[in-house]
Amino acid sequence: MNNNALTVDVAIIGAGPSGMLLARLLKLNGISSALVERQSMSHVISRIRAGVLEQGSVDMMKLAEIGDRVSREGDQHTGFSITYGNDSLRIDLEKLTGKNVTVYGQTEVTKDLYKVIEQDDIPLLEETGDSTQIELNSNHVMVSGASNGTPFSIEATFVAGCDGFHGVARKTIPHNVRKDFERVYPFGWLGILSETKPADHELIYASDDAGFALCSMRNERLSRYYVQCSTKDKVEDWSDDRFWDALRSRIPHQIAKDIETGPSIEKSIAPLRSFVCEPIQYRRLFLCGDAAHIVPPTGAKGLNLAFSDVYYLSKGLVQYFDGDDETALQNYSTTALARIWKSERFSWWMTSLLHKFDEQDSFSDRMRRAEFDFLMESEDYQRALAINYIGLPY
Ligand code: RFL
Ligand code: PHB
Repeated sequence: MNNNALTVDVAIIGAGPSGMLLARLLKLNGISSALVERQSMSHVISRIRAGVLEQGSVDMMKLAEIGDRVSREGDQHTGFSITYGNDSLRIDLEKLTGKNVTVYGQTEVTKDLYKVIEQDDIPLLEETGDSTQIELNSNHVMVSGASNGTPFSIEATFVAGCDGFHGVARKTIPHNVRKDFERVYPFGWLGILSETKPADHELIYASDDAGFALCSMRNERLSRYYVQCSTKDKVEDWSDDRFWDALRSRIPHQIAKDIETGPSIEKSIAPLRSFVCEPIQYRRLFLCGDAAHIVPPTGAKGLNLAFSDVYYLSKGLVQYFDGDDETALQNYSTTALARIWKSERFSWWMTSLLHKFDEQDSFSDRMRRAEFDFLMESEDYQRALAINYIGLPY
């Protein structure tokens, strides 16, 4: 057989977390797939992104039989803090919901997935650049392109678009069928990784009249910090000293005075955006993860939402290939979108609560402060936040 002309059940565009998780779950259910990835896998694995996993995402990793390392090395967090100036409120996730979250980097999730994709011998066509083309036919799909310069083609029953926000899959849905909903925020996040002791043993989401900052971590000697920055800023505008000064000025003095600083080992800027495409299914194409929607990272929902999409889609595909029952697959878009919109709402709300939107708008500053004060006083409001943060059921 010519290795460059494959026939599989499902062609998967994008070998990020959602693409690889889908491929693995399908494999465990006897459904064949092939992955197509724009970049090299070493690039995919080294990307530093999400840090917080909902229990549902950890359960999905267990379902994919890659749960050992996250159970062993993932750090269970029973709460986090929200601060405004020097005032601090601990959101006690465990007390409010009986559940917690796991701090485990997306880099580690991707490594765990890639290991089993290699073991499973799932065909992976990497370094395809912008060559991927998708052809949707009435009874099959064709995906073609060039991997490392060598042409390939994949014939499949379905195609899963797991190729992120800038991918090709969503663009296959014609404009007259697709409706995009979008909000672009007037700021970004500048993130750094530093080999320093984390500011605290739990995450701190800090708001201040000057803007937002987040203290997170990967382990006890690796910290991840973010500060709100202008969309016009470039990484070169932010020396390490400027970064640490901004961070210290936005977090409570008690934490700032003892914070360990050091050289950044990674520094990047991410714009903030809310985005949903409807529907997320068209003919034999199904979108998953960032290809279908984007949330601002404030609620720690992006990767988790990608995993819940994969849950719904893998269930639909397993039902289809097991017994030719198409119901769950036909309902995929409606079922997944119901949860997506609730996560969009929460991420938008957390972003509005914690960021400075407009230098001139002192009314908004007071609104944020009033939200924070109300949150301090109302356990019901805290519970609403906690229920969303630990992840809505699916
Ligand atoms: P990805 O990870 O973007 O992977 C898509 C893959 O598709 C490839 N691709 C193509 N392949 C073939 N042909 C093409 N034409 C292609 N075009 C693109 C890409 O190279 C890539 O490998 O999407 P996926 O799998 O849906 O995963 C989504 C998550 O990566 C994302 O939602 C999270 O990182 C968001 N996120 C967070 N999510 C959380 O749940 N918790 C967090 O704490 C959290 N923090 C974050 C975040 C995202 C951040 N940034 C950088 C926006 C923090 C930040 C700063
Ligand atoms: C992270 O550790 O990278 C992180 C944590 C929580 C967020 C976003 C990012 O809300």
